[in-house]
Amino acid sequence: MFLKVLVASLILAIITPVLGADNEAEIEEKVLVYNWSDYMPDGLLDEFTRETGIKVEYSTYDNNEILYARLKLLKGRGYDVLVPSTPLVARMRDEGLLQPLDHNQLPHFKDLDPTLLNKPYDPDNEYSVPYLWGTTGIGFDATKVDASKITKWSDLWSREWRGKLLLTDDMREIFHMALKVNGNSTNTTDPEEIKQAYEKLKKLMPNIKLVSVSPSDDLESGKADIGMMWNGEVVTAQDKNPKAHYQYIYPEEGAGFWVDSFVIPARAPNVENAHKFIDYMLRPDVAARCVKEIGYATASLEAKKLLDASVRNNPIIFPPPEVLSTAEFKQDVGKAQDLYLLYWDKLKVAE
Ligand code: SPD
Repeated sequence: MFLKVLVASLILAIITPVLGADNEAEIEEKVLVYNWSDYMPDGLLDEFTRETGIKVEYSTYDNNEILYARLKLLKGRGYDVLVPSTPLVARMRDEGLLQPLDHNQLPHFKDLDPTLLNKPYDPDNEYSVPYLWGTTGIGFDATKVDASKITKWSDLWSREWRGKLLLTDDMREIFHMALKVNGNSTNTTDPEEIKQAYEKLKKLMPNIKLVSVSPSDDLESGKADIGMMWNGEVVTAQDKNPKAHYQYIYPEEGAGFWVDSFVIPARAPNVENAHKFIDYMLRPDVAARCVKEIGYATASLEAKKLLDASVRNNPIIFPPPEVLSTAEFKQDVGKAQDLYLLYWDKLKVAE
């Protein structure tokens, strides 16, 4: 009897670590997602985990420069899914920081609007899939700001806004305003035009009250009544406070247009789970929920069909055709990026 017990406990001792490892593997099924802040509906990640058994380790960043610096430092390791804006996709790919997507694992890719696919920054969407897209324009509280005075980017340079203006913490969009006022492309790589944009922005400095990572909060709290904002920030502020009179306009010189896309880093540890996560986010019901709760546009035509007319026809979320027809989407500016960064640093230290 004693011998039987001994043998049984020996067998148990041998197989327990194996069973343990298996269990652990199940529990350890995960996906590491690094996304913009305030860019995921509440509770959605838990729902993904409940459905798939994959735990989401989630962290956030406030701008593309932080994301790029981090991925560069980690040499394409450390995360499974990232959400860069389009200009960054080409740069990350060219520097070997991304891996091609397996479209067979993304059945909902077929639902995406062809006009937002196959762009020069990523032919055939080999490396990226649109998550949300949007615009950058002027948001304001119409109870404090006379709407008739705000039609153009150049209006922000008026003395009236001295010490009152909010800018979103987004270098390319900040340069966009000045480039457009000067009549240049948002994607210029011409050093002279970039310098002129810097000079123009220097003149805007006295008007700036804050550079914000959460304009909707700052608008709502009254910290700033007017500023350069992504469209979804104004939609979010309106949703939180429907009685307020927040407005958003597409400046005459041209709003900023951008797409934020899912990508998988070159050395992602959980590639299959990354695809599962991306496809889940593209699922029509999930993508529609993202629009409703975050206030930006989805590229999924199937998701758009699920939206109430009030959301689908909201011109702040989905720009009207006449605005869209003039859209100049942001692209990578290659080596000129360093020049933008140099001038951006100078502006920050008020040089
Ligand atoms: N709250 C995060 C919103 C992310 C918007 N990305 C816009 C990038 C435009 N350059």
